Amino acid sequence: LHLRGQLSQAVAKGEFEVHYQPQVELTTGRLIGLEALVRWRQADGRLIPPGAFIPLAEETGLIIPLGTWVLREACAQAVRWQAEGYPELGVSVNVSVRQWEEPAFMPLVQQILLDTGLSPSHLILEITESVLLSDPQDARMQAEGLASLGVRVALDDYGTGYSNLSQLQSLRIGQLKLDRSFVQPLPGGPREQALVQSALTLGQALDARVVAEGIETEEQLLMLHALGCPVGQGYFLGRPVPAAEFEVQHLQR
Ligand code: G
Ligand code: G
Ligand code: MN
Ligand code: NA
Repeated sequence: LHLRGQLSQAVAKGEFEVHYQPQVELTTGRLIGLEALVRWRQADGRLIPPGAFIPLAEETGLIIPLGTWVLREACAQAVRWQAEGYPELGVSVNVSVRQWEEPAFMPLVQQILLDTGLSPSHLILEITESVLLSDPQDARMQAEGLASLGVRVALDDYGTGYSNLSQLQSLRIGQLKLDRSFVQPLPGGPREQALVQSALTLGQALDARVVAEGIETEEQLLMLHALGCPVGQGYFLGRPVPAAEFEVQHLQR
């Protein structure tokens, strides 16, 4: 069977898992959120990373049912963990352009919030600058609409795109995820640090909280903290793991 056929069957059979990666407040070390990351668990137990099937899912449109499932699953999981003593935990879910551009996207988000009982203020939808490519005006209105529901939009992989500041400024962004290519060279020198600082300044100007991605070492963490970055994510703080493992690693007090 070709990958396309396998993927379509996998969506029908529900062969996916959501893994969770912690987001930590750098001043306190407190867990404040998590990013949901989908994986494909094949019948033989093999785990396929999203990079290997998300592009195909986008191409075939299977990202619509798959993305809906991930969103619902992640919101339901966040509600369970909130009830278990983490009432402030937020959940971040990646959204493909294909999903974002569906006319039914906003009502779907609302329905899932209703069904799962997650408060809108605890949901963060991660998009990339590519949503600005086809219809910036529409993207602006959708971000506006989500903000009016109380849902925040995060700009993922910030620093790797090509949007100009005025486009970004017009998009209602609640969070800026600093791409790991800016984190990797830290502690670095004045130049590397200035790039991070410029992202922090932009975050302030946009009233968007900056989350540094891809923190792999303590040195990177300490430099980000010194530069005033509020939140971090990365292997040094925790890898993406299944829900049960996340509980063991991060939720046991
Ligand atoms: O986990 P990993 O680094 O392999 O993820 C690779 C890419 O897949 C990342 O860009 C991530 O944003 C994307 N991704 C992970 N989970 C989802 C998801 O549920 N939906 C979408 N659209 N993309 C996802
Ligand atoms: O594009 P997006 O930011 O959604 O991609 C998130 C992906 O980054 C996840 O699939 C996750 O596996 C990966 N990731 C998370 N932390 C780290 C890290 O510290 N280093 C690297 N190289 N990748 C990471
Ligand atoms: Mn992401
Ligand atoms: Na990213």
